[in-house]
Amino acid sequence: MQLNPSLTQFESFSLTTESNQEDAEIDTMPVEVPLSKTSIPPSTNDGGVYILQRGNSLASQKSEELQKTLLAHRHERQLIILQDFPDPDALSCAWTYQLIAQQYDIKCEIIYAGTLSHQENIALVKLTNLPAQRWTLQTLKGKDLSFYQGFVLIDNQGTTSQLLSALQQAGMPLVAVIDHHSLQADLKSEFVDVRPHVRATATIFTQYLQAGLLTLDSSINQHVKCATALMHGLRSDTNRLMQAQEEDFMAAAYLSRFYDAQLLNAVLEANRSKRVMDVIERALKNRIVQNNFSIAGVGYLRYDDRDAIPQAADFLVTEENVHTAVVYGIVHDEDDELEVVIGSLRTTKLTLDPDEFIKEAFGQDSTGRFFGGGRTSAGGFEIPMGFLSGGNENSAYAKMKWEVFDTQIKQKLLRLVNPKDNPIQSE
Ligand SMILES: [Mn+2]
Repeated sequence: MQLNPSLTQFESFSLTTESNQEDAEIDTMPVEVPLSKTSIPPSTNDGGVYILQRGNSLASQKSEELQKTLLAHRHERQLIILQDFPDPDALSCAWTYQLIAQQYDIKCEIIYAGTLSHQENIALVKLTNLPAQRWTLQTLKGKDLSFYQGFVLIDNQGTTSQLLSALQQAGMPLVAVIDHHSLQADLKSEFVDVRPHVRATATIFTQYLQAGLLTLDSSINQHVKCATALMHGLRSDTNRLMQAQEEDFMAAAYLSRFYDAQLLNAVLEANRSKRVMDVIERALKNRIVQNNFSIAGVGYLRYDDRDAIPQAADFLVTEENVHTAVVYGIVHDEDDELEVVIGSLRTTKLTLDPDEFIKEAFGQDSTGRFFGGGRTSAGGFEIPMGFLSGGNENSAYAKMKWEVFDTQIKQKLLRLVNPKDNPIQSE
């Protein structure tokens, strides 16, 4: 399996879900859906109330634009591409897009190439019957791509999906990019809504709902589940709303009318696996703390346990006097004998930009792609090991290889952490 040298995900997971029956049951609504609420002044007693408050003209403008795009693609089939390790924000927004697009007789499949490995994401997908499917590059090769008239990127800009290049090579048009990560590359897309100042893509999608792109109905089970998924996505990308800003709170307030608090609680109560606990233990043991940065290498991990890395970073950042945690390890994909260094950054320091920090620390590969990036308070990186992959049955070699990577990553991080020659201010 080829792993992308770029912006990595922040939460991830392990399980393949099948497209379920339930979503086939949703009523197919008429194709022409007026954007009824976009131009209503903020005095009505419906969902339009929130959206048109200050600063949201962009949200209504984008909602209108998206509607026009969907109208132009009626009766088509689209692929919704998520990052290889989709997080709740991505999963819930993809589902929302699918439900919105359904009204225009656009049939979407939600796909990701990696795994779901975070216990909460597995629970989310299972408990809501969220219709995401795992398609590896191999799966993609077995498909007739001419069946689809376009693809959509949600909560990512293609840099974290190994499927992107195959779709581009097949000449499939990019219909929409909807994301809140910093702009990664100049993508040729018909519709673009990239808002790095927004804390969650779920906020953007909730604004589309409020603008009337889909009228949520509490009596429709699937709507309730989707609203719950969005609430989970919004919460998880804002550190349980602690980093939420006004528009995220507005979105959460709107979702609160529809979501199922018990279902959300069930998702949040999913337990960590023993292997994840073991990785957190290693992170605790190996961490070094310098200048309020906590840095820990955790050695080798199985592909399915990849998500233990961001979870360990989440935990390390809770230590007193630590504002930023970076955890990394070598993730081994047994199927393809490929290895990649995967790392996650978490910060509570408002003035630290994870995107800038990671790009500065690790730079770019030979094709000019950054090894990672980020959004508010979180970031990640993936460094392919190429020729050095495998050979770990020789334990002395495996140990030496880990030490080299561990040392190199620490050097690169400490260069920024050390205030002496720190290009990124950490006062
Ligand atoms: Mn997100």
